[in-house]
Amino acid sequence: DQKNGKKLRVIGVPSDLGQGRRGVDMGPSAIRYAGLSDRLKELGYDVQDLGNIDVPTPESRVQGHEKLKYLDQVRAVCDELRVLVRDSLRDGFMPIVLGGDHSLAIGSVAGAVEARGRLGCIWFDAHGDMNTDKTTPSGNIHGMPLAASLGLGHVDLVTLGGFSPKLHAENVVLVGARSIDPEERVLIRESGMHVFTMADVDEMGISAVMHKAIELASKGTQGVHLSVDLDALDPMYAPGVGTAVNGGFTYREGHLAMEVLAASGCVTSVDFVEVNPILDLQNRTGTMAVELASSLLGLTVM
Ligand code: 6HN
Ligand code: MN
Ligand code: MN
Ligand code: MN
Repeated sequence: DQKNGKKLRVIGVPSDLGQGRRGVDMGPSAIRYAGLSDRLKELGYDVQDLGNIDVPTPESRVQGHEKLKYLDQVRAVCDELRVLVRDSLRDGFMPIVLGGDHSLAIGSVAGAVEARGRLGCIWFDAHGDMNTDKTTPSGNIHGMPLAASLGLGHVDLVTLGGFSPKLHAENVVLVGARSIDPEERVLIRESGMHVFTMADVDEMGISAVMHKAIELASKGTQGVHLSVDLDALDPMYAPGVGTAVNGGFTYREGHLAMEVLAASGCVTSVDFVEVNPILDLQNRTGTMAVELASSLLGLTVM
């Protein structure tokens, strides 16, 4: 089903406030430079690029809380993104959010849920992103967005948009996990969300994993928010990420995952995050994001 017709809106979030390594703020430029808009136009879409949200540079601010670095700034950026995602959906556009560190997903999920009602969420990531200010080993908010969306963690992150939780654990599916912190693991288990680790992908195959993920995320929901952390892919295919972990998706597994999603037509909004061109090799990771986006959106216009 073509939930948003052929209109796409690109929103850049050049944020590196949510993690420790500079450079991910240039991610949106790297993805645009790799030809995102042209590729999507070739697929027959009407593409509007809203440009970038204004994000303060970390050097110009105080880090604030040890366990929640740049909390006030991250919250402000997420709130601006929430409104843009919400209004894009209300205006009939499918939002494509470019990051930037993964903390931004607190805003995109909030806005998507506001616009559409109950949503499922498929989260591609090497990590769980299920830490809170109590469990975080780093104080980096990019390790917390899934927890915040499920109503766990600091009140300033959880209450964005004035409602909580944004997501229901039974409709949340993490795919590609292979680096989970010990206390984060407890939160994941207690939450009841679904997890397909890389071991599950190896055992079941990515096609079966995706069909199951879509079924879980779609049950009783008005659509699915897809959040793609490029570190879900193996560093061989996506070396330009701040927290690379070996043993990720191959090129074809990444694409097949997008193709199965495309065929299902379930995705109503999407993030591509954690692209760091400073750590990249000739924009391989920005290019990967563009290619994944075209696989995700390619079939829906046929
Ligand atoms: N990401 N679990 C680690 C932490 O600091 O909380 C790493 C998080 C990585 C988050 O890649 O979006
Ligand atoms: Mn990650
Ligand atoms: Mn992530
Ligand atoms: Mn990361």
